[in-house]
Amino acid sequence: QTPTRLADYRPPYWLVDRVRLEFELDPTATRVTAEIEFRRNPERAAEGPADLRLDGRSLIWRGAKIDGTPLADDAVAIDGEGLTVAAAHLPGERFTWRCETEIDPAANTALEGLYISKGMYCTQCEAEGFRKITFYPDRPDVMAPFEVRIEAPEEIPVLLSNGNPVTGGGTSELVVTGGTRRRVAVWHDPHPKPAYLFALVAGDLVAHRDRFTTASGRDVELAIWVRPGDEAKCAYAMDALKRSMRWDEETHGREYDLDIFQIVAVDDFNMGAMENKGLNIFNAKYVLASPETATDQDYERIESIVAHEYFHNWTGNRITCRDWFQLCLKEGLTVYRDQRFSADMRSEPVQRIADVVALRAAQFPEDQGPLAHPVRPEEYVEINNFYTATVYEKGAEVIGMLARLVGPEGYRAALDLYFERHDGQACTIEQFRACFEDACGRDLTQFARWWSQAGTPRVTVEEAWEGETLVLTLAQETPPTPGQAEKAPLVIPVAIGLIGRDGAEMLPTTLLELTEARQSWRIAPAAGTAEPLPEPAPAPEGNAPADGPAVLSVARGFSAPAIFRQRMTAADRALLLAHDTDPFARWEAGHRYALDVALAAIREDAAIPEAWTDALGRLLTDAGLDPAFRSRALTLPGADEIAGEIAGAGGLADPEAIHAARSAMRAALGSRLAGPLAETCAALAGSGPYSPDAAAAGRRALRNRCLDLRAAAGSPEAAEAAEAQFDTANNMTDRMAALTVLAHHDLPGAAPRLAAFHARFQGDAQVVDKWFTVQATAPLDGAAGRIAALAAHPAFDWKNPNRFRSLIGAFAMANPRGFHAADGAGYRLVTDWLLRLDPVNPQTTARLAGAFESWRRYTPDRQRLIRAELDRMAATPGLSKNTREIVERMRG
Ligand code: HT7
Ligand code: ZN
Repeated sequence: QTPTRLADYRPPYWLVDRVRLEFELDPTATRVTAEIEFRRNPERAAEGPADLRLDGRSLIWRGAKIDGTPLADDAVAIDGEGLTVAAAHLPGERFTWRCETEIDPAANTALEGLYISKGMYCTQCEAEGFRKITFYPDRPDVMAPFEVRIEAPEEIPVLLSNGNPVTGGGTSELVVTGGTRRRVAVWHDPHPKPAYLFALVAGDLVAHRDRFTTASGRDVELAIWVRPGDEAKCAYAMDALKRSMRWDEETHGREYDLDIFQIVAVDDFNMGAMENKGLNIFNAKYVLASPETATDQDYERIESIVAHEYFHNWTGNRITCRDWFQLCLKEGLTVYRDQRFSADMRSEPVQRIADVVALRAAQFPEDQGPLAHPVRPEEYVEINNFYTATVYEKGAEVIGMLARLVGPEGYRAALDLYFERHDGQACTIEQFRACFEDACGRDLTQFARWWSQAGTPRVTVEEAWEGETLVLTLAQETPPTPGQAEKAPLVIPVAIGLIGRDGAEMLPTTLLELTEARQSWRIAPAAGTAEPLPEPAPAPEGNAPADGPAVLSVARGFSAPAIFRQRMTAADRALLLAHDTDPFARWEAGHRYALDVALAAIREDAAIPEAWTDALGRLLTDAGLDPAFRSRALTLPGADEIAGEIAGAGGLADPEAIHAARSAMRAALGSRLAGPLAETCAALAGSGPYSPDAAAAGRRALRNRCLDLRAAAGSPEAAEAAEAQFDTANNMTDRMAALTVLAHHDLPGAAPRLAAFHARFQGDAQVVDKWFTVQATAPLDGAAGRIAALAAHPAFDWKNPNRFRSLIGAFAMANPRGFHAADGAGYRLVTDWLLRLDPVNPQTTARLAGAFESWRRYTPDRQRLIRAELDRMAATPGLSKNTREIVERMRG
């Protein structure tokens, strides 16, 4: 497996001024004609004559012309990866290439290039799918305006591509040629774009339509295209789109730039959605919603993904990436923007907590395991394997740190400069960084290590009180990662505050910049100062913090994607949980407290302390607190996070012991807080019509959290309440929560309700996915056997990525007890299914193979079993390049 390296980047020899594509759609033999105007890149003109090298895969060659002259067969060399026309056969500095190819969309199960999903033609070109449509310089630094003509049989009325409609009025027109009735549409996208943003959709679709007037008064047509019958489920996505468009104008000064913006919902899709210029293509799961079929979480995801794809119009499309190593340039920035949007639409603190929980669940294990890589990787074998939590979520944290360091005005000035300086260009992280340096007058040389250095930094917090003054020392260290043994100090913004022992704030949020391996500050709360010391203080003896007049609240707002190690007594954690003025730090205090309780239960078989359940009881009954926040605070750390804590301290994790500790903690909360939990459930009981707004969703989240804790304590009333809630719910959130309680606690009410649920919703793909997932994630004995039985169900269409993920993916990623079963049955089942999916859909297989990434955290018996499965995959002949790269990196 030969890697592609950032260090080898060279600009293209040939640029493209214009592209004209013609499609004659046919399920097994689609004819593609590409007319491309090439021009020699002046940057490389001095190097003399250059061959024309075009990427192309799985294409049937039907001939080409250059400037109207047919190309002789011996003038073109076609190989498995593309074609080469020797410089001697090229007419000069400019020419028009016209090439005909044939493709087979029906046979395309990998869902890259042009494929068919439930009778609908659609494309996925990021990262390198366009080369499966026609021969082309398929690299993001080749940008061109596109015109696209689509011709199809009469029964395919909707023919869409990027840009504005030229003919066909936004659908198609009927033409009769030689007695044959055909549909035709022509689209023109005036904005130069790389091929990965190309899109084509064709099918029998219906539109949910609306309009938007931009800040400068331009009228934009909006359309969400779905299969007939789904049109009533588009209202929320449309509303989210309009709010996103307004938000980008108001917060970033970015207006939409075409006459029409379209979204299409597709059933078979490898990822969440794709930001193709003017024609976003979405996994149907992230578009379609109704109160009967979608949960609050689904609504929230739809809102954020619609926003994310829309925001790409500026951060990704108008300014794109020079090469795929710069992926975080568009993804990290766009995730940061969608997180800010969600915070503005909903609760800022709850959004921040959710983002950090997600980062710790997905990115921290990646950064601490065999798949660790920098936010901007330096080499890859298969670029599709680098659409990772590190590039996306850590990439967003890097932007967030920059914003914190330069302040809101600095951030806005830097982005304004970026848009002004680089509109229409394919850029690098260095160019983005220069905009911050130029707009804010700050040297970011050291900060830039966040993009190049992999691994999660550990920041150790040392506190020494001298009367009313705190000497605070922060020390940073990043453990080695594959290929990077040595790590240099990072610029780590650390937001701190002090809470007095009476619960009053003694120091408001103050931002420290940790730039050395070890650094100290003298903090005088009375004066409100934090003065850097010239030399770091020696490590204090003993466990001093409990002696001070105040408790240090550190990494407020999660000011950097690091692990902060702060020794603190349980009483001090409880104090911050009760009084911290920073909502994130308040939640974090409770989270750390719960982790300490879990670790003591696992390591020392310690009982669950009353002080912990009391502290959460006080929080539960604090009616002044946002219910969504209370629900988050009552959620225990996940099994994987606890495993990470154990491994981070040099131990090995036993999945059964972790499961037992978590169960004991939930049972303790459920029994000791039985009264307040039942009262909270009753007080929040739903009434009136469903609304997906954040406040209503927060109330449902808290009530359902309480119901689960009551059931964990084995309360018969909770079982009855769950049955009644399932039977009478007027929305999917409450129905699904009740079903999960029944199924995960193995209650007798589960089986009839699972059957009723399936019978009622079997026609709805998104709900059937939920039916599989609720069973796949049940932490019950013999889980692998249950999954095997479910895989034999007629509804288990395993070639559909959503369905595969709903059962096999959910089991591997969200049923730690079943996946890590001591007999290895979970590992074997997942491996069997990955090997079956790999030849059909390598991209989805490789992504799910990452379920094994943290295997070295576990006890030797589990490690042996996983190693055997990794070896089995590696030894499989014909394993895809995608899966092989992931498996080999995991094997180490
Ligand atoms: N930019 C997109 C990433 C992507 C993708 C989407 C769908 C299918 C395959 C894909 N490969 C890469 C999605 C995004 O980040 O917005
Ligand atoms: Zn994106």
